[in-house]
Amino acid sequence: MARHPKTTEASALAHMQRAIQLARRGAGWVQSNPMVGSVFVDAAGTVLAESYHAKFGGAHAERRVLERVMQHYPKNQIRRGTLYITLEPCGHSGKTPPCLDLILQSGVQHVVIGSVDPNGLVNGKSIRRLRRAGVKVEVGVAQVECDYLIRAFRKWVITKQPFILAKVGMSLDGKITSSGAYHYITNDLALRRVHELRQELDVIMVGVNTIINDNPRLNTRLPGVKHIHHPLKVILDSRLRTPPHSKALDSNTLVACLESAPRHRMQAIARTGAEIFVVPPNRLRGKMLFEQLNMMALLAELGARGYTSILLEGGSYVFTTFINLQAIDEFHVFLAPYLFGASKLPFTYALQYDVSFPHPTFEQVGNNMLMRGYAKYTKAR
Ligand code: AOF
Ligand code: ZN
Repeated sequence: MARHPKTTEASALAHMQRAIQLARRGAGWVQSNPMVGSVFVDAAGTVLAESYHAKFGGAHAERRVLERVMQHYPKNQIRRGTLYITLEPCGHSGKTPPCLDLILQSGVQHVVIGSVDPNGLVNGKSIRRLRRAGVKVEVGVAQVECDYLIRAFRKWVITKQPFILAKVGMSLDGKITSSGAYHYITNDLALRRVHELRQELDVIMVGVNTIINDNPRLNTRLPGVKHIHHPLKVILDSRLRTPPHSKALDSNTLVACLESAPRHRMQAIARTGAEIFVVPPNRLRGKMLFEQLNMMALLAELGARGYTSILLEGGSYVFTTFINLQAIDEFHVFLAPYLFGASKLPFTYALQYDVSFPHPTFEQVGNNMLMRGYAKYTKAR
């Protein structure tokens, strides 16, 4: 079995990183499926084909790669090559036939995988079947990056709840509104990053105060990007205070309110094409808390509709509510070099949980600093 030379770790990592880069091209277009990238390399280290999962319901990354390779290259060259995939291949028939069968048919004897597929239909089964068929399988190359690529898919496919990423731009003293002298607290590079998140995530969610104060469009603006994806806009608005002429209202908007919201406002908002979605009220210790939406019911509904990820853009009340529900999975905090003082809105109000970030990353973005990290919640004392 010395047919394929031992993969050097460095080149395996480089090919997997290329596959990750390719996978990211599917951002915004593959949900509720995962982003997946794949590269085929021959025994001499030449890349014969590379591709990615480009559209929900479309061909899987590894299928696109293998079909190309099988069409253009002789069987013995394929046998001695290596297939890199960011995600374990599927072995079930879904919207597309099982990729596992095609891998076996191709005769390739070496497969390198980034993440095990968290989908219960796959979840290690394909790896075992490949090995039983005599294929050498390596798992976990660039695993941290490959897992990060599918973090929303992982949460959704296991829990049917969307993954929640909170994005905040704040001053050094933790304020998310300025004196008015600066329309944006964060810089243009940070804004570009925010629009990249909008391109990738399924839903953008804000509270009604943000709509009233800023009248944002909440769409994706990425000059130079050909296929723009606009997330579903969700406005949290228990009493329907959203002005019907708000820029964010159109047929790609859902306004979540209570049953008790005024009928005439429901009608006025519905005329913009937006969906009015009635959410049950929160019940706490047997008491009805009016004016408060049962967020977990809303999240369950969005998950059931196939939305895997939510970009939570605030403001303070929304961040506080979701932290107290321990519902935010990841934070992206942009820190801008300003002090705005006590009279401005803070990132959060009183919290029932301390939030910590066990493995944060820090990155300088022009004159801003970006901290990214998964949240860990500890009951506050
Ligand atoms: C993808 N793209 O490149 C890979 C996936 O319904 P199907 O046939 O599209 O199958 C979807 C499942 O296939 C998905 O949940 C995941 O577990 C697995 N792998 N999916 O959409 C891909 N490799
Ligand atoms: Zn597949």
